[in-house]
Amino acid sequence: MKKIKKIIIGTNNEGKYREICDLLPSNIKKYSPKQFGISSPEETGKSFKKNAFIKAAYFSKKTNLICLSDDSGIAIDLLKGEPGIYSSRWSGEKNNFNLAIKKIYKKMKNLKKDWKKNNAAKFICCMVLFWPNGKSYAGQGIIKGKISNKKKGKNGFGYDPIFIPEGYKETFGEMKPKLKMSIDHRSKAFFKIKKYFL
Ligand code: ITT
Repeated sequence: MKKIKKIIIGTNNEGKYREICDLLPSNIKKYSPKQFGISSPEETGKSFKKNAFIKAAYFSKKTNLICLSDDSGIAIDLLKGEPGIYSSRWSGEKNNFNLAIKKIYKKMKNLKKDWKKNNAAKFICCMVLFWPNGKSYAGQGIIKGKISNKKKGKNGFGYDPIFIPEGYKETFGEMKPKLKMSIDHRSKAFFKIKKYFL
């Protein structure tokens, strides 16, 4: 199999971009949509896989490069899997995650008095590789955990300050980035596609 030597990382989310860069081998040439001045396409799919595919195909076609894209989100059991594929949209036009996190706590509290005991959640990530010739390959990763009683930690991005992974006591926001990246949904998705790089 021909190993990939250069790639566009099809995301306009800086937190994700950073983490995907760190997962990829250092000797691969990495491009961002920003460098080409391309904004993200509308995510019209109903699944992580479909939306990751939409993004990967879009950026690959625009640049004629192989694209690796990521569609991800947090799914909360008590909220029947919400916000799920709408995780980004819950933060509004300005990507305000204080707002999105407030919305989560408000919904959980409204649904159950003892929401703190019904706090199971998971992060899901689907990565899609798309080649300019139309070939594609997908891999998904999930990490189970729970919603913290309150927001904690300044590391990471998005919902990291409220997610405690199974087997740990601290939130992703409190964890050292290296540790988060060695156990999270993104690294598990990457594991399934890494044969194209390593
Ligand atoms: P692109 O579409 O350009 O990649 P986006 O932010 O819109 O950027 P998604 O549609 O995949 O990306 O939305 C994923 C959302 O889930 C996003 O708002 C993230 O903040 C959140 N999320 C995903 N992975 C996360 C992680 O590891 N830690 C914290 N939040 C995460």
